[in-house]
Amino acid sequence: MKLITRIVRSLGVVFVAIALVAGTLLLTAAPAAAENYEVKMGSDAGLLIFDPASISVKPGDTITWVNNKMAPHNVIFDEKNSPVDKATAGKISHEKLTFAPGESYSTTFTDDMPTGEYSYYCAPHRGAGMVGKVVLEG
Ligand SMILES: [Cu+2]
Repeated sequence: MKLITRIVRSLGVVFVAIALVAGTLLLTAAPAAAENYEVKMGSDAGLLIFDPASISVKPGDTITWVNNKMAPHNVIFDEKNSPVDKATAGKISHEKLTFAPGESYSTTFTDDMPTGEYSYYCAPHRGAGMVGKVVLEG
């Protein structure tokens, strides 16, 4: 009887060990979580730029543009320099001007969107060179 109890107990330990190893493997095999990237509108030093000006993302990732300095700013995707038509460029753009520091808006790049370089600009400061780029990788 004691022997059986001992066997059952050690089997229990083995099952727990197997469950732990399997659980760890499952977690490791899970696809990478979607990332959220932040782009400052207006640099900390007060320059009329997007910081960083170029950013690479994967499908599912989100970019959040945060008003920083030298407002107002907005984010207009330029269909002439992007792999999408005007309608889609409009959908991922944020025309509304941000005035207050910390105001933000986000775009998620989905897996039904074509890969490539998406160019955008800030309408009030395009002439000053406030342009940015999103590289959507496959
Ligand atoms: Cu601007």
